[in-house]
Amino acid sequence: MATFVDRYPEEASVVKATLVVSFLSLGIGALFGLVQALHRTGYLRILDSVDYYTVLTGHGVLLALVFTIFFLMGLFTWAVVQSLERPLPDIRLSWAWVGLTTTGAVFAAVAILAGLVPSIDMSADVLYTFYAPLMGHPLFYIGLAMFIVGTWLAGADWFLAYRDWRGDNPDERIPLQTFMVLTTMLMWYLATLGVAVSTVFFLIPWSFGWVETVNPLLTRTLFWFFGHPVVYFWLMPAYMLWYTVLPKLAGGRLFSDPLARVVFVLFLLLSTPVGIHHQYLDPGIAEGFKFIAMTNTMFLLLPSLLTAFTVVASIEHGARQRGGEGYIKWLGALPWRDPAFTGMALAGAMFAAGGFSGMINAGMNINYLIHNTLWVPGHFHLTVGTAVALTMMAGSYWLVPQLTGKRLYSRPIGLLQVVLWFVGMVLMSNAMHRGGLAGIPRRTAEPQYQNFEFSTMLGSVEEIQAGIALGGTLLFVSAVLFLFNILLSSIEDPIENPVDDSLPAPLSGASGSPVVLDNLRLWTAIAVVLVILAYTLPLAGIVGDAGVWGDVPGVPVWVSGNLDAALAALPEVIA
Ligand code: HEM
Ligand SMILES: [Cu+2]
Repeated sequence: MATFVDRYPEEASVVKATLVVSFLSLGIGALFGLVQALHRTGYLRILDSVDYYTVLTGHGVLLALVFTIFFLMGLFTWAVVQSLERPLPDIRLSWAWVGLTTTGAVFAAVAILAGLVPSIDMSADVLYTFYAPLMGHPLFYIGLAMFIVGTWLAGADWFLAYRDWRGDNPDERIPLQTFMVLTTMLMWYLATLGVAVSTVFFLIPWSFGWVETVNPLLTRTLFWFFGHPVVYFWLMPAYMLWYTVLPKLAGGRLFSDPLARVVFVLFLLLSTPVGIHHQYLDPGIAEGFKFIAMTNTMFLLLPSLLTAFTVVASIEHGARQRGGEGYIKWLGALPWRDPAFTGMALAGAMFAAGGFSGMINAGMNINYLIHNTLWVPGHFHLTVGTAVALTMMAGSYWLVPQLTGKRLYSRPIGLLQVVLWFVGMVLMSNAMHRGGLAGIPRRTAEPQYQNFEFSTMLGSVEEIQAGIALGGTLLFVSAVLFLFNILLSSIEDPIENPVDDSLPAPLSGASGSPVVLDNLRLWTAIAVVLVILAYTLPLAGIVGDAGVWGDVPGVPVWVSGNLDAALAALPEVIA
């Protein structure tokens, strides 16, 4: 049987193009991660502390936005085409969104990286949470806007493919992978409204100087309107791989298709009306709204726990098919030598730990303990930095051969790579969590603890620093191994069957489940109502307090041309 690239050569090229951008970003982002880890722990300082924010912005944007979302666009294209069993409706549309998102990402990256070159009067050291009053170069926001519109077009491409399929199959259930893509994109359309309004109406005109002032709390709130659901945009590709590919790699079948649909519907409903949980410490939003956001957030545990149950049950089923027995002993029957399986399984285990630290973040009162400390990057390197990133890398070992028709260069190196990532992240993330509990801040180049006693609950500051530096180094080595393995795979000779790409049917299929699950209009309508309920009053309050355009002039970060303006603005911003 021919593999994906033989059946859909043009679509395979689209997917490969998005993966190239994704993996390039991973390489640069991982290098920046290493630089930060060594810099802020004092082990190796190759740049000025002044440039730390350039690197930190590059790391956050390239990894959290570019690496993950380009991978998503490739994976979703593959998923739609192979689950609908038909090519995309118009390949020119596909290349249009590849072009638009890539150009946008390049613009944003250029604006950031120019911050490292003193002779270029451009910078965007505004961090990946790019809200006011920090003001980046307009090119950065223009790039972001193009990137977002590009993702909208990608979604349109997948919806059009679905519409064509529906025309030919009026009575069938939506194939599971396509269902996952469509619900995720509906959530994304809703969520990106916030960031699109913020970027197009406020940040772009303001960075060009067409409007003088901005309302920082408004841009923060619009950012977090998008900033929480974006974490599910990162996570849903990982979920798709855990639900539809991991059971197969384990030697079994997905436990329940309807349960998977319920989970994706719940994420569509609940992802967006919770963003205010990132703003527990923002003045200007009433405590009651924060409390509602917290309650909604706790409901989100439900789909995550459903996932843990379904995925573990599917894996156990696979192990028993392979002869595994006992309560725990079946674990030994799993294909631990397969880097795709092991990487995804380790990523899932890390996600459980990330879920626990996430509950601390979500609690309104204990959040005050860890807010803006190293605990927070400790948390999200478990979730997006491992559950998502490691699943994407591991999934690539299975996916890329289908796109190239070439076998994976080395399975042992792949296995070493995923284990190294796991070990590196255990070290780095554990140290970050403990550092945060001790009050060590995040986003600081110079958190220095020499020459005075600083007591931590567990371990010492030196040991925490060492954990971050060593863990970060292992992670970087792991990323390099991954990229080399994929690169060397791409110059292998094509072979007949590079990988077993069949996906077995679920144990419990969609046919017996309620048809209402596939009613995307209904779920979208409920999601919109929930967002209106959660956001109308807080936004009205924010606009009522300081107006739509606000009264803060902003702090340009591209210093040379704007130094005087920045200095002049500073007292006003602080006041
Ligand atoms: C080579 C692997 C990695 C290393 C060594 C690394 C290291 C670090 C360190 C030390 C920080 C904290 C900097 C500070 O607060 O001062 C950080 C922040 C961050 N990392 Fe990573 N990281 C890695 C991979 C990833 C991945 C795979 C992702 C996401 C997919 C990611 C996303 C982020 C984000 C979003 C931040 C926060 C940036 C900000 O505060 O604005 N990192 N990383
Ligand atoms: Cu959140």
